[in-house]
Amino acid sequence: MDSEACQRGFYRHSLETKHCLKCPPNSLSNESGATSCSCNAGFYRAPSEGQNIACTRPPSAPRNVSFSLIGTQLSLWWQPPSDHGGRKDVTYTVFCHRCHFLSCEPCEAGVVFSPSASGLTKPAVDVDGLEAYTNYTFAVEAHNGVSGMGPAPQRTAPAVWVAVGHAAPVTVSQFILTQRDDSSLSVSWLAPRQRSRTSVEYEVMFFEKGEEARYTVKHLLEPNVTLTDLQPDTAYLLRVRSITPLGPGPYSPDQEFRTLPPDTGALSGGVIVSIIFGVLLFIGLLMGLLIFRRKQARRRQARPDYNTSGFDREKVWLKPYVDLQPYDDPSRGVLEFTKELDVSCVTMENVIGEGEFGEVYRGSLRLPGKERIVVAIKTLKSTYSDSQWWNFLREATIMGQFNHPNIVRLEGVVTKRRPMMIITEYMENGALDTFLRENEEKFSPVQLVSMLQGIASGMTYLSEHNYVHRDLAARNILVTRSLQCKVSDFGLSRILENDAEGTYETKGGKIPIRWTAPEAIAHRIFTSASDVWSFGIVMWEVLSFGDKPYGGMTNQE
Ligand code: 30K
Repeated sequence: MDSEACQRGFYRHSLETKHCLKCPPNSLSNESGATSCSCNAGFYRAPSEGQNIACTRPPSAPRNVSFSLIGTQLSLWWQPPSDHGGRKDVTYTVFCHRCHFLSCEPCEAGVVFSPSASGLTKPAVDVDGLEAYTNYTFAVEAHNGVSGMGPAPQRTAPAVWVAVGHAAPVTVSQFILTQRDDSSLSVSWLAPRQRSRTSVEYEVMFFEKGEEARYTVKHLLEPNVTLTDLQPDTAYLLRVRSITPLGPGPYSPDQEFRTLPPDTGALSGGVIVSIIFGVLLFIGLLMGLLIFRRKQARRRQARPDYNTSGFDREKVWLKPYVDLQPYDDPSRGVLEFTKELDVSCVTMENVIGEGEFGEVYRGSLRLPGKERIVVAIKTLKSTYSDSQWWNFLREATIMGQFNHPNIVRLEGVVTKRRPMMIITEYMENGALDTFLRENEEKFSPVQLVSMLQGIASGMTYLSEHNYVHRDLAARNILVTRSLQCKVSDFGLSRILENDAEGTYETKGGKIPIRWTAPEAIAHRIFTSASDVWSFGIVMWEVLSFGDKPYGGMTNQE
């Protein structure tokens, strides 16, 4: 076979190949008679790529990393690199560091990226599990099939600095048994780094090992606890979570501690005398206390007082609501506080409005053995994103834990079929803002104030359960036939999306500016106090029959 040597820039695949082939892009053959073309400097072929494939190079760095932080959820997104290196297989890796002054260390396992921290095909990621009062930086790298063959990939500068304020409940770690005897255990744990000590409290749950159903909960202001009246020589399990103004964080893993065996040594005469003396002293004290309390009770009866005296400085502690965060699989968390309904019990009739994640329908619910009731059905549109799915389940979980006449009641959820549904009570007069606008001047001041009283009552209930609403506004209040007002719209991250009218608008994450307290706008410090500010705006909305707050001004002003 006559096979001429190929010229420069051409190659012959094998000696049997008759024709010379042009070197693929970004490659060159230097000597004549080449059977392959080597890649130009800075260009590579992936191991699986043959000689006929163009040489490519690693991508440049991603551009313009942006973020929004709402509650515990940080969303990061960026623009793809300007140079993909001639390939289509670009993926991204996100690097997270937590920083204290200028020293930074990689984030711990508690920081969760979804869908993941590496191998991302879309230029966005959600980050959860950030600790309060902590600074974080994030950087993004782009990779493709030839990354790793040349110099280290270009990473964006640590573009995003995020200071997580009150937003995220903190996690608790590193338990130390500080003292124990046959009936008590003293345990302390590491207080998370924080700016203000006063805004973190702790909840300890403990029980005898194997007796989880009989647990005790204690509420503490300091990162330590002494458990008393325990059984000797018995193992106890203890779990702790922190509570910030936003609500409780996830529970720590169970910590096991054992009380000492009882002291069985023979009692000496001296010890017996001391015990008798101690018992007599105790009886004396007890009698004194009884007499004192009876006198006090008599005094209280004579002068009834709203504040039960003696207890007025103590906070009434109600069970805080539980968020979805502690659950690895949110759809499992939902089922703890909601009822999964069979779709065959649910009938959807007509659309009554727009929810954050899809349409809201009027419909009916017929549970076996119960009367048919009219309900509202919030649906999750089929094109939902991960964060919409999360927030949808979150709203149901939160709503399912509340039971109050001024909070919209959850009837159940459908999560096993599509579309997913949240089924709640039907409110005949719809949202308060439109209802008032459509009925201008039709209600007396007494009726209006009674609506506000209902809202205040619902909000008091929420704050007693450590829930901060963050989006209290007349549009999120629903009205019954008898003009009773109920608070709705739980699960705050929803306010990021679907905001055509610019109600939720600020730099960074979106906030309902006109309804939000200054410290929440400026520093994202959302507390029950900032909910009270929003209540003030709602008072104004109601008494003006649904006017827009600061109507003549732009959001900027
Ligand atoms: O009956 C209803 N029960 C509900 C339960 C309704 C709405 C929600 N959630 C929405 C609350 C407002 N928020 C605004 C950002 C979106 C989620 C939960 C509910 C409605 C209703 C549906 C969608 C938007 C607002 C309200 C309802 N609309 C009605 C209109 C109505 N009920 C009854 C009559 C009516 O006539 C016009």
